[in-house]
Amino acid sequence: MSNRRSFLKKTVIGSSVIIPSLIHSACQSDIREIGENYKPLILSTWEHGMAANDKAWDILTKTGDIVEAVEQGVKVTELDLKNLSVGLQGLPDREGIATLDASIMKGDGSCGSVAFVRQVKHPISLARKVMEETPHVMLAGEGARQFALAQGFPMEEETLSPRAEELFQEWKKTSEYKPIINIENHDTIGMIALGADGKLAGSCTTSGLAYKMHGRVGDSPIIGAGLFVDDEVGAATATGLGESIIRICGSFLIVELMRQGHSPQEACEEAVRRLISKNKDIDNIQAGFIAINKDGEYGAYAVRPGFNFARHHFESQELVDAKSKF
Ligand code: SD4
Repeated sequence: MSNRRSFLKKTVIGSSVIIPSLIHSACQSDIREIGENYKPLILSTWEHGMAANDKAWDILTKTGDIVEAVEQGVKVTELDLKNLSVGLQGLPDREGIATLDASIMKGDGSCGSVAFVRQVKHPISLARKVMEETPHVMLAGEGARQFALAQGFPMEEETLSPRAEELFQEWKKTSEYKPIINIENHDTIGMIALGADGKLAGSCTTSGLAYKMHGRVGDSPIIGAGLFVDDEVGAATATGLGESIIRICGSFLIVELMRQGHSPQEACEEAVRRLISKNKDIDNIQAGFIAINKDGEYGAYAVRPGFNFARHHFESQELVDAKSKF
């Protein structure tokens, strides 16, 4: 009992943000000793993951509905006007059109995704509809848009956000494609969550690389590349140059490495090593991974510095800098 008290004290003092109601419920039933792993646990890529995690955490802890949590969580980012890599306000392709990719997956193998979809404000919700309402896993392009219409999704005007329009006009002066590491091209949100019941789910949504070729699809909607979840093992998601991640089936690779006994951190590091070995022009590539195993251990690793992720558990909500290879 005294151990538990001292842990609670450390929790209160050591946390960046405290949620009183959660501490209260922790007092009643759910205290973990120092060193024990965390359930529930939510990780999301980049700083915008903080707000997304807040939403997901609220849903997960109130309802226990992990799929709803990972969907609603990343919807916050899809609406964030400051984010130029997620949602319709994101930077467009070379033709000046915003096209979106998204995926969602449960630990029982259910999954859905949409790729190269236009005019849909919440591609993550469309991906969920693919998972729940169709016999398919992935819908792309006009077919995905038609499915959205049939499901009653409103169609948005195809006008760029003022900031995206400004940057696009600037880019058109040279029309040179040079990815800028950690800046405009790398802000996808990938979220992975572990519920108190040990079930896992994940979501990933992006407008993809800025000024990509029309029709280009990245890793985010590809199950196994941008996202993979297995209740028997854990979950992983990716951000960064999608082509480099697809080449190594990054998220699937991490889950399989964890299945073989590696910790989430070791698995993320091995995936980055593999990515570096399979991609030329590594000087111009950034990619990062986050992973959780079913015991509530987690890890993160990137090719180069600058990648961070948001971590929520019952004791605190933090933005954490990931380690990197270079
Ligand atoms: C893509 N992986 O389409 C995405 C981009 C990204 O953070 O992650 N940005 O390649």
